[in-house]
Amino acid sequence: MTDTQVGIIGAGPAGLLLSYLLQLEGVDAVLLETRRREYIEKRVRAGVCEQPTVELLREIGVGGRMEEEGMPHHGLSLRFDGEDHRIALTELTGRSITVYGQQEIVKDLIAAHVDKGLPIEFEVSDVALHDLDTERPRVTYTDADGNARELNCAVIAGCDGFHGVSRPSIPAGGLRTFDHEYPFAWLGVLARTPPSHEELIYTRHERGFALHSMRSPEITRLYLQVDPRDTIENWSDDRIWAELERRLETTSADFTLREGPVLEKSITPMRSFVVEPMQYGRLFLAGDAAHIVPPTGAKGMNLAIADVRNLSRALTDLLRRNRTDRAESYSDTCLQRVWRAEHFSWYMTSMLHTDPQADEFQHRLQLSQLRYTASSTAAATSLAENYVGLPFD
Ligand code: FAS
Ligand code: PHB
Repeated sequence: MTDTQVGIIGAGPAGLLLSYLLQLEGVDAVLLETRRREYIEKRVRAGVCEQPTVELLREIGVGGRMEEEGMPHHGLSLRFDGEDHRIALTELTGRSITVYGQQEIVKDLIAAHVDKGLPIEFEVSDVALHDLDTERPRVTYTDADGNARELNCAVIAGCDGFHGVSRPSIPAGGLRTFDHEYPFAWLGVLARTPPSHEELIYTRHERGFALHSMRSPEITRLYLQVDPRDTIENWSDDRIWAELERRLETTSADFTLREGPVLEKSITPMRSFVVEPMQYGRLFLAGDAAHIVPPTGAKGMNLAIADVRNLSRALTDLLRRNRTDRAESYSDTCLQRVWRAEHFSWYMTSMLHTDPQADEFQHRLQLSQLRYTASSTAAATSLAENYVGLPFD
C-alpha cells in the first residue's frame, strides 16, 4: 500500500510530461505504464512539434537534444494539380514548427525522470481505478514482479491513451462523447533515405492523399491514404514506393522521390473523438484518453502537451495551495483548444483526402478550397497560425 498525491496512468507524452511538471512544483506523483521502457521509446508516432510545445520543453530544461537534433521548419507545401504551393509559416505568423519525433520526446522525458530519480513503474498490469467520486481515489494494479499493489492518491490523471482504462472507468452518464470516423486511414512508412525535399509536402491527388515528412537528414517519414479496411500485408515495399511516386508526381523539375530501405510500416485508422467533460470526480483525463484528431493537422501529441500544462497548474493549485478554481475549470480550459484543433484537423483532412463517396461537386469544392488557400494571404495565414500552434492561454 503506498500513498502519493497524483497517480498517473500511462507514460506517453501526456503522462511523462505531467509527472515531470508536477515534480517541478513539488507535487508527489507515481507514473504507471503497461509497456516496457524499450517499447515506448521505439514507438513511431508524431513528428511535428508546435512552437508552444518546443518553448515549454525548452523552458523546463528537457529541450536540449531537440535543440541539437530537431529540425526547425519555416514553411510547408501543398501539392495539387502537380504543382507546389508553399505556405510560408514563419513569414505569415512569425512562428515556426520543429520536426522531432514523438519517441525522441518520450526518451528525453524518461531520461529526465531517471536523472532526478523520479518513479516510473513499467510493465504493470491489471490496472483498475476505484472511488473516483471521493477525495481518496485508489489505483490497484499488478507490478512488474507480479505483486498486487494499491496506490492511494488525492487525484488520478488518466493519460493512458484512446485504448486505456481511465475513460471506461467513468460510470455511464458521467460524460458525453463526440465521435466521427473517416472513410480512410494512413499507411505510415519510415525509410532510411534522405528526405526528397527540405520541408513537408501535403499532396492531394486523384488516387489519394500522400505526405512527405522526415525524422532526420537520413530518415524520411511518408504517409499514404488507404482504405480503412486495408491491411499492411497488401502493401509490399515496392508497391508503397510505386504508389508514392504516382501521388507525389509534380511538374517541378527539382523533385525526385528518394527510395530506400523501409524500417517500419503500419496502418493507422483515422477518427475525430472528444469527451466532455475531461474529468469525473478526482479523475482528470488528458491527451488521447480524452480526444483523438486525424493526424493531418499534426495536432495529437501537441494537444496532449497543452492539456497537461493546464493539468499540472490545476493540480499544483489544488494540492499545494488548496485552490480549486483551476481544477474546476480544467475541462473547459482544455476543450477550447481541443475543439479548435479538432476543426483544423478535420479541415486539413477534408481539403486533402480523396473521399471515395464524394461526388464531382465535392471534388470541385475541395480544389477550390486548395486554390484559395494557395492564393490568398488571409487563407494561408489562417492555415499557418493553426499549424504552428496558437499561443497557450
Ligand atoms: P499515448 O497513447 O501516446 O500514451 C498512452 C500510454 O498509456 C501508452 O504508453 C500506453 O502503453 C499506456 N497505457 C495504455 N493503457 C494503460 C493502462 N491500462 N495502464 C497503464 N498504462 C497504459 N499524432 C500526430 O500529431 N502525428 C502523427 O503522425 C501521429 N501518428 C500516430 C500514429 C499512431 C499509430 C497512433 C496510435 C497515434 C498517432 N498520433 C499522431 C497521435 C499520437 O501522437 C497521440 O496524439 C499521442 O501519442 C498522445 O499522447 P498520450 O495522450 O500520452 O497517449
Ligand atoms: C510526421 O512527420 O509523422 C507527421 C507530419 C505531419 C503530420 C502528421 C505526421 O500532419
